[in-house]
Amino acid sequence: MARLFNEHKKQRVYSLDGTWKFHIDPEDKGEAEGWQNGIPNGESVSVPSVWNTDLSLLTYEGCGWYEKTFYCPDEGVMRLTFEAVMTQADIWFDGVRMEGHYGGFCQFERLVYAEAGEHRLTVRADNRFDEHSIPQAKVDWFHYGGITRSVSYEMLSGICVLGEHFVYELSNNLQTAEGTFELTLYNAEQQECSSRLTVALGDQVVFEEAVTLACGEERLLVTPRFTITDVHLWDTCDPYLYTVRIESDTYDLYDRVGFRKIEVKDGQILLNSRAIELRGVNRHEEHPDFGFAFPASLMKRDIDIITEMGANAIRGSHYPNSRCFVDMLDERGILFWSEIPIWGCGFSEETLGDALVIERTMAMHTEMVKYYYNHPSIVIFGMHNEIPSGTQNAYGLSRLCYGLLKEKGGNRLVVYASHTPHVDICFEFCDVICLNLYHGWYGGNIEAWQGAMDKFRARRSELGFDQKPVIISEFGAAAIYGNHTFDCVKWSEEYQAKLIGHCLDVFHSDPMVAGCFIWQYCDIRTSEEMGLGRARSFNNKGLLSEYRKPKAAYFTVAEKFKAFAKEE
Ligand code: ADA
Repeated sequence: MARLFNEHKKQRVYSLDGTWKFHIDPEDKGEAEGWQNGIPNGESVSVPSVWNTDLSLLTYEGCGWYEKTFYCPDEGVMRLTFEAVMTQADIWFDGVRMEGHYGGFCQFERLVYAEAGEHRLTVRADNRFDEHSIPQAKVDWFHYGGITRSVSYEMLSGICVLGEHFVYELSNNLQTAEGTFELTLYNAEQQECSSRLTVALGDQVVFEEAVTLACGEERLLVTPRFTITDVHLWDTCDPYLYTVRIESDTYDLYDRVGFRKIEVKDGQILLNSRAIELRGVNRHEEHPDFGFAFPASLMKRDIDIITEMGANAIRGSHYPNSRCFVDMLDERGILFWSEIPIWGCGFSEETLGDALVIERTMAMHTEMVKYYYNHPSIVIFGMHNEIPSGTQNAYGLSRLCYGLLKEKGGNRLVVYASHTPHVDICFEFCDVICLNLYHGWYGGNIEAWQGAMDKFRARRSELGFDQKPVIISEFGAAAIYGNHTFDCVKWSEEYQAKLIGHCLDVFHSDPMVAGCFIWQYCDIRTSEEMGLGRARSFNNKGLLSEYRKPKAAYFTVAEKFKAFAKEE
């Protein structure tokens, strides 16, 4: 399900989704007992999925072994693609261990030489937490486990393209662009290999040359800069996409890119030189019946519901979303904030200074850039959420993340979400100040909002950041679906609608605020053990229930967002 379009024409991709053998391994004894050579008495499960949809494994945390046997028609280098495995993946091919992968929400690939014939792929998915985990165990979403996104393979031959970024810069009038392609080439032959390599952007061939790679060589090739005239911009009202074709004698790769410019100027966010207000929601890619193995049909439905509400932006809280979902946003002209799962209070100052945590943070950002670079809809990269940003370790980590994402992340705003704005010492490492504030829910009252905004305005000035716009990246209130009251008390749909409606008016009329993301799109499952005391064991701050039934607040937001959009 990786993409919304065919990435290849002549190259065949074999899906490994479907039935796999599965066995839990609570004592983590599988490897010692040789399960990589065959899982004993495994049951049949469907991949992708989360094991928690099985009633007997509802709250299981530990190792789960998956095994798939399949027939490979050709001999050669096989490229296995795993779109997401929660959280540590250990992999064996015909019983031989391959390099593992850490991090539950990003794609990774592995190369292996395979004979034609029957093969066994074994994956041990481990969703346990320890002091080096990202996220930490204390997190406001459910601890799902399993192979949550698709698995596939392709057989490589000749000169192949393992990855590609389109790097461009638009002229000031946005009518022309200078660009290059950064291609990761690989020679899958057992000897030196030459091929003609063609790169086309839309109808224009922008590179054509013979390349020669040694046996097994992987090489980064940066094409000479070229110019695109009469650029058709990608925008929210006209999300125009160019097709990319990269082709060697034996391999082809297709992608889609868009030209757009996002920047901060005079305290505003500009998209294609036009001031834009972000009208957004926070959305988890989660559903109680599917967990994180979220079906594409529901992705489309979520986007329909969100756009019907007049929103133009989504924050993928709190981890990289499926690429298929981001493809849909590219097509629909919706602005997206993508981040990694460094979430909140689980990260103490000490944890933020842990060498392995820092290494994993940087690896997750590097992967996010690698796989999501070309998506025009991603206008924001998020570094972390609600860490103790008044501490030196948070400062050090923010500096590292900001440096990496600004250098490698393309034309994007780099931000983080702060919940301690008055002691935060990291604001120099963001293009836009993003605040998670819950006045009227966790403390204070609805009327406190205006004062809170004025207080932060003064602090922003004191720090000398008047030119940095502010986004309210989270705000909201819980409402139990169907709970109506005359007196508008907390937990009722009326209270939630009133609070969010009030906030939207306050933000919209405040020149400091460039947008907001309501917490949250729909109710999500969380876990009692995390000690957050959530009613029903759900985070109930959704504008819709977990089954996507609208609460009163959904209609309040729709009315306001649509009215704001008309003013543009
Ligand atoms: C935080 C956090 C969200 C959610 C929210 C809440 O701001 O970033 O993930 O937990 O609080 O509902 O309290």
